[in-house]
Formats: sequence, C-alpha cells, structure tokens
Amino acid sequence: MELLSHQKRKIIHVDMDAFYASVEQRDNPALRGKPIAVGGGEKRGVTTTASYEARKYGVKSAMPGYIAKQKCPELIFVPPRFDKYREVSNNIRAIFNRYTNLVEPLSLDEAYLDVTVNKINEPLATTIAKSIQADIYKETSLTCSAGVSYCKFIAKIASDVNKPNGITIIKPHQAVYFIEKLPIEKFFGIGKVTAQKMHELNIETGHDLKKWTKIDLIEKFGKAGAYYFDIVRGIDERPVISQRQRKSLAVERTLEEDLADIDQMINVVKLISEKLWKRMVKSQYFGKTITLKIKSANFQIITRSNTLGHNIEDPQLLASLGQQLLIQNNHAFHKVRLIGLTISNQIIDDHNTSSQISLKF
Ligand code: TTP
Ligand code: MG
Repeated sequence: MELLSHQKRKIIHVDMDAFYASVEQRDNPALRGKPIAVGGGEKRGVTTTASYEARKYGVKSAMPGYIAKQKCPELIFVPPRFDKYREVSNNIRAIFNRYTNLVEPLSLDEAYLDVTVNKINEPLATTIAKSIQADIYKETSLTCSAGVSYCKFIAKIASDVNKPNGITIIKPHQAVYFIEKLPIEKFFGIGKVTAQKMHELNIETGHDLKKWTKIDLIEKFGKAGAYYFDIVRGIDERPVISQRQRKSLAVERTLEEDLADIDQMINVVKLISEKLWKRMVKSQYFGKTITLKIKSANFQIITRSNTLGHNIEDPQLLASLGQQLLIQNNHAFHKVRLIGLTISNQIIDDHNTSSQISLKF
C-alpha cells in the first residue's frame, strides 16, 4: 500500500505509568504493592494520581480525598514531592534526546518524539520505543507505556491502550478502524464539555463523528470542527515541536477595568506569573529572559526585559522578576489596560543532544 505524505512520519508518544504514585512507591518500599493516592489527603485534599492497586477500587486523578477513602478504606495518602517528579522528568527527557532532538514534552511525564530520522539510525520506530522503555526502566526503575504511529493524535491515544508497561503500534492502514471504534471521550482534544455536546448529537464513536461534513462540524464546534473532521480521518500533520525550536512562552491579560494603582498591578503580575509558570512546567520550557508588556489605556505598548545568566526555574523568582520590572518602570505608564509576561531565551543543556544523524536509505 502506498503511503500518503502525512503517513510517512514515525511518531512515538511516551507516557509514564501512574507517574507520581510510581515514584513514591519506588522511593519508599513500604508503599509498594499498596493502594496509594498522591495528593492533599483525606480531609480537604484532591488526588493527583493513584497507584494501580488503588485504581482497582475506582480511585482516580482529581478525586477529592474523602471520596477516594470511601472507595478504598485502606488507601494511603502520600504528599506530593514535585522536585522529585521534575528530576525524573529530566532523566526521561535526557533518554529521549539520545534518540532524537525532536522531543515535545506535553507534561512532566509524557512527550512526543519524531523518530523518522533518529540518532541511532534505527528504521523501526517500535524498536526505538522498546529501547526507550528499557532505558527508562534501567535508569529510573519506573515503567512507561508508548504509542507508535504516523501522527501525534494516534500515537497519543495508542500509548494509553496497553497500560501499564505496554507498547501499542497503529500502522497507517489500521488507523481508520482504530479511530472508528474509538469512543469520542478518548479523542485527544475533545474535552468533557465537547463530549457532552457530541453525545447530545448522537455522536458516540469515531464512526459516528465521521458521518458529519466539515461545514456542519465547523458550524457546531467552530474552528475545532475542522480539526475533528481531519483527525477522525487519521489526518494530523501537526509537527513535533522541540523545546529547541520553541522561542518563547507568553501569558497576558486584558484587565476588566483600567488600573492605576501599582499595588493592584503587582497582584496581577503575580497571578499572570503563576499561570505562566504552569505553562512553563507543562511544556518544560524555562528561559533566561523575562519580558513585561504593558498596554496603557491609550493603547501605547511598552516592553521591558531582564535577562539572567541562567534559566528561570523557580515560580517565586519568576513572580518577583516580573514585579521588579513593573516597579522599576512605573513612571512609564499611568493607566494600564493589559499586562503580559513572556519567557524566552532558553539555555539548552547540550550534554545529551549531539547533532542529528540522517537515516541511510
Ligand atoms: P497522567 O499521565 O494523566 O496519569 P498517570 O501517569 O498518573 O497515570 P497513567 O498510567 O494513566 O498515565 O498524569 C501524570 C501525572 O500528572 C500524574 O501522575 C499526576 C499528575 N496529574 C495531576 O496532578 N492531576 C491530574 O488531574 C492528572 C490527570 C494528573
Ligand atoms: Mg502518565
């Protein structure tokens, strides 16, 4: 069968198994084999994730602690250690980078890799996925699951099919059947609200979604409708974008009413920095330059930057640098209608990222 141009890439999606819980069980043998929930606890906390032993009882991510305890009375609550998860995240990213520079993290525990061309000259993406799985296990004592396909959308869904410690390969000719059978909740990019709307329209699976024309989908779901139309046909040409290619990350907010009070502005900068920090952690992008953008009530824009000698990898530092820029430049604006923060100029540790070698054909 001849492959279409969009089916010629080799994409792997890797996702760690019960990530926070597995790290806790790894580091504390007393927790191994036990139902645990990582999170704030029984009283007021929310579960970030549960060990596979706890999942059997129905304990899930985002579940309030007291409900989790009702479902599983033996449940052990463990407080999260985010520094530890960051460290493991760095370990697995270093492993990914041995195979390709085209690594796009989606969160601390998952990433897309484009291995069409790769550093070990291995033509089979599945072999690379197995090798990554083995490296991760050997170097972190943790398991992960992988999805292998020709596009991000299918690789991402595939990685969830054989969890834990599994690999699922979806070849181009299998994609149509795979997607048709898929319940729409499983479509990446279709959230709870959209799924509900689709149920109301009797769209339960990929097969149902496929009956809709592009025009009707756009009418019902806006721009996302065009994306749904394509992905349900297995068409997803979104490239894997590495941190190396990313130039910046920005968050800005138009204020409900113009602000003249510096203390209020300082608070807004704090809130914006928290949102930006979340996005930085998610995409694992930390730069050494922070830029403050201010749009005045008269629509004049000023930007001011500060560049450090290292990447900004601390939320408090991010907030205080942003606030400093605001205070130092307070004279340059009076009434403010929009405030934004941008992070850029990431310093990349080249330790594990030697230059890409082409595949021989
Ligand atoms: P996931 O990869 O969604 O879940 P997981 O790794 O715990 O389990 P699975 O084997 O099904 O992949 O999320 C990764 C980590 O992100 C997870 O260990 C904890 C954290 N997290 C939250 O803090 N809140 C959430 O609602 C979710 C879904 C995850
Ligand atoms: Mg995971």
